[in-house]
Amino acid sequence: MGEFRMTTVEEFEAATARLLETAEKVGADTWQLRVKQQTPHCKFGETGVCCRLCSMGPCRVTPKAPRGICGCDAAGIVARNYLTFTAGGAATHSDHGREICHTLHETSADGDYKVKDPAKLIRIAKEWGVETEGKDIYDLAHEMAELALLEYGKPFGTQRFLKRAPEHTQEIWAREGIEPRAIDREVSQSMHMTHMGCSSDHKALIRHALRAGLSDGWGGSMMGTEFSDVMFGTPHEIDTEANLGVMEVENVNIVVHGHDPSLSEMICEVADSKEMIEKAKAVGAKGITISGVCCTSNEVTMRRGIPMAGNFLQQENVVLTGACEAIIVDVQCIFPALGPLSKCFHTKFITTSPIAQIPGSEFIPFSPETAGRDAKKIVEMAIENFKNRKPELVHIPDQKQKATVGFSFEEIIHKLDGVTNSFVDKTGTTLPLVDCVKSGVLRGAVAMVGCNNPKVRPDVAHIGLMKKFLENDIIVITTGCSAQAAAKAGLMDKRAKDLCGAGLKRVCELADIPPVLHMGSCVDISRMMILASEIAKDSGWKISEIPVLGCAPEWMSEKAVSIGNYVVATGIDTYLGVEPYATGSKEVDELLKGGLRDWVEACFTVETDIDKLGDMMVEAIEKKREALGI
Ligand code: XCC
Ligand code: SF4
Repeated sequence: MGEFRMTTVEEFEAATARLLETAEKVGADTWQLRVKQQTPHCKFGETGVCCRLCSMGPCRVTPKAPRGICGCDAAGIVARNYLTFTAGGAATHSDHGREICHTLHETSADGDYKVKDPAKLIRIAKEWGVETEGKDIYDLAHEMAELALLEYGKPFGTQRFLKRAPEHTQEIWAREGIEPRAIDREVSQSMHMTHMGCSSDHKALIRHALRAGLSDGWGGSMMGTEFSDVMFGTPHEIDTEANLGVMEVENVNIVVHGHDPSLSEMICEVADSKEMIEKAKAVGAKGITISGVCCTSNEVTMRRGIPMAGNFLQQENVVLTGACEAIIVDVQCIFPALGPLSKCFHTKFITTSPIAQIPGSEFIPFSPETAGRDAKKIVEMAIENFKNRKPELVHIPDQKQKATVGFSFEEIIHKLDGVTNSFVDKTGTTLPLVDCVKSGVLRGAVAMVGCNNPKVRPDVAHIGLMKKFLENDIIVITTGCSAQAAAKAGLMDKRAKDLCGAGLKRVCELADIPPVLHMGSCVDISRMMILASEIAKDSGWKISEIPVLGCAPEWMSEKAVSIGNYVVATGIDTYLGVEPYATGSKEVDELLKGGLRDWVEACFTVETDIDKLGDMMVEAIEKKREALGI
């Protein structure tokens, strides 16, 4: 192994600057330019006091005009906006989960989709009280898929997975009236509550935002994660690489982007076939390289070790390399800018989902029933396109890092089993981890999640905060674009243990793990909820007492707000680096940043000074330790 060196954000930026030269040469528009055109942002929007929920408006609250035409005050308007924002995120994650359930329903022994982890399917079936004895695994898969789909619209009862939470947490949810019922109901009710002339009591609106968030994290997202594992395999430790340098100049480069693994899994499967590799060779390429952007990348990297080309704000960069034959997208976080941008290059921009139809793309509908055929057609298009490259525009930045990924909840337990050495049998539990925290070898953990956002210098917050935590013996678990920032920097290389304090370094050596653990895509934050729940059960602590914090320093999407709501509602204090459009009402702002603690034992902290944010978090972890007397 060569010597380990992190890649700095300055180096990322130099690589981007070089690609922006190409953009200028071909007259392409990029987000860096559009940010300038959009700044400064509208203050009414930014503080959440603009309401356009009926056509008497839009109304904007100012000191001189403290109420909208209907009489709604700032607190009501801000809270309604916050709830619709949350509902958007909950709907999005959960609909992704629904698609996965439909795919599960399509599995068959000889079809495109199979059950790769039957043990996990049987485990969940038993958890749900479904008879498994003597049942064909595919019959069971179809039965479970139907039950799962009913979680979206069942008339009575609450989400099945809530039972996974510690009793204390379940009691809080019941006491506060935020146990999520059918997922679609919580989303629909959000839209109902925010309709003109319904709720304007900010507390009622924020309370429902927690409930809608919980229907995502403990409902739709959790089903998305669990049933993806059933079909595509539960992630285990695997080596890969990250950053634009994973694209290979002599190969056909296919980039998958979006979120739903049903598409990307099939693309990977097909591109790996002898037939396709032969075809690639026939057009003069050496082979096919698949790499990913955003969460679909996280999905295929966790299960197949497919390299990560980059995160959210790098999606234009993959096209700007001039070496991308096709960027194939499914849903969410896809810049409409890819339409015009791809036209400046030979790149084929292929949309596949009726949910995400984008001008300037070629729409090739992809469905679970015809997945194999659809994927083949798409891969062939990419191969055919290799010969259309414009060599004078090709430049792939020579930047990549090694990463060890695949830390599902199951894999973390497996790793912990490896370090159990006490008399009491602790296998299959989180107790070795709890012991490390109790003894102080580990001070605590931070769950780093979320996007990039041009309001924060991209990746600086993710990487800077992670480094701070590692130095302070705080282990980092991560998902989404935050995970990709870590991987690009080199923090998922096992040798990054040298950046840690002595305690965490020792833990990394003993467990043979990198100090930053990739837990998957954003729906996989449900894995983090399970981990926190199991730690609480094993340790006897309440979730809110565990020295663990959530953090989304560069978040941007509605999904992120939905996540924030369920993480907080699960009892985990959450730190943000971007304001969630709520400062326009003192009442709402104070509720989110403090009052929620009376309801769910946790709340939000927002600090745009990232250094300060990190210090506050290290301090908060030490405070939690003190309170536990450890
Ligand atoms: Fe999207 Fe999930 Fe955010 Fe990345 S982290 S920008 S939501 S891809 Ni989810
Ligand atoms: Fe204005 Fe009320 Fe209509 Fe909103 S709902 S636009 S505040 S009148």
